[in-house]
Amino acid sequence: MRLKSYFANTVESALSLARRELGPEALLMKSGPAMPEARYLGAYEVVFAAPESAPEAEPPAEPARTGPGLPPAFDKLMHDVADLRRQLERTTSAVSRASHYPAALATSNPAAGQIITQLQEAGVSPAAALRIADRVLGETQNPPCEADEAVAAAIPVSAGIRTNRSGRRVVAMVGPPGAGKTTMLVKLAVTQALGCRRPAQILTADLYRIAAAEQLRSYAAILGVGFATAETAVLLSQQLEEHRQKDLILIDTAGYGAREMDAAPDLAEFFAAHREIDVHLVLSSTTKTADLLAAADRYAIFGPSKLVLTRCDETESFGPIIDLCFHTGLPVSFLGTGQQIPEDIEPADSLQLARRILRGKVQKELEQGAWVAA
Ligand SMILES: Nc1nc2c(ncn2[C@@H]2O[C@H](COP(=O)(O)OP(=O)(O)OP(=O)(O)O)[C@@H](O)[C@H]2O)c(=O)[nH]1
Ligand SMILES: [Mg+2]
Repeated sequence: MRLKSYFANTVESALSLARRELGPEALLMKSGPAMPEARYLGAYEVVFAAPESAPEAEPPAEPARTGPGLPPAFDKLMHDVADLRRQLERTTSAVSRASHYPAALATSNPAAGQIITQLQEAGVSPAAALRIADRVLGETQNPPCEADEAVAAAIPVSAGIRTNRSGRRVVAMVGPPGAGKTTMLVKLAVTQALGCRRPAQILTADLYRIAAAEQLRSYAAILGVGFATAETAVLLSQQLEEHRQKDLILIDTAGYGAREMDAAPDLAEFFAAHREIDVHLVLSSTTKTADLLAAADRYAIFGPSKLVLTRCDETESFGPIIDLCFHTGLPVSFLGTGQQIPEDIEPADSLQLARRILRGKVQKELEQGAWVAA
């Protein structure tokens, strides 16, 4: 017997999917809400046990104990009990295999085993590792692909700032406190504005931290770029209008902590009303997976279209990026690779990231300067 999981947004669709593929003989082992790390595959999971090719041979039924004085109904009862016991044994072994499915796959297929181990060591969740291993084995893709390519395919990238319909680029940085929004914004101001010698404007909606706004004003002055503060969504709209002739507008925002999201809806409405703004969600790659996904959910109200990952210089395990991409469906735009402005910024590259995830030697490479060279 082999176990197979089917995911869908309702139990009924998951069941019909499984029945279509496995036929009516397959045995339903488990159904219910999918584990959090597998939710991107569907809200519900059903696990079926199906014969490998031919149905498994049934062990001979235990001979019914008959004897003088026992009524015929007792024979039947004994048969039923033996049947039930066999069914229970099958279920127990199948359920235990289901909970160790990645490990079971790894044991049965060394190629899958190697990639699953590498991915899990890099911090990728078992569900995401399994999904990638499936691609390497050709289960969800025909023909199968190399491990690097399978991992790269899990990390969509969109390196750059979107040019909107009026030919301008308006970008905003949103994200948790201290994620690196302001630093990334200045790196972008230098690389994108100075590089093209076009008129640019920095706007900040973050007036919680006066010192940070003043620092941003100084950077703008050094770069010869306009600077203005806009404390409210109304003021931001006015500033956007006032600087509509500028080619590049960079908007910095405050970091809202998990308990400060009450203050966020105004800004969220502003972004919803200004679809021309390319909103980048800035997250630190040193954050653990569950917190990354929770932050991504919290910041979804701003409608980000890209992910920026900072502190890539401070981690050796890039695996959580894969879970983040699966979870949000968003591409990665830029990577922050250190504190230096403007040097420590990289446009995201799927294959490079995939190789670093699989090699798991990011820190050593960085120390040797390979990050820039690769
Ligand atoms: N090592 C490293 N440090 C970084 C990186 N990006 C930002 N930092 C540092 O992280 C700290 C916080 O960066 P900020 O840019 O102020 O973060 P922020 O998201 O604007 O913070 P708030 O405005 O307070 O929400 C600063 O000390 C930065 O130098 C990075 O890629 N690598
Ligand atoms: Mg800031």
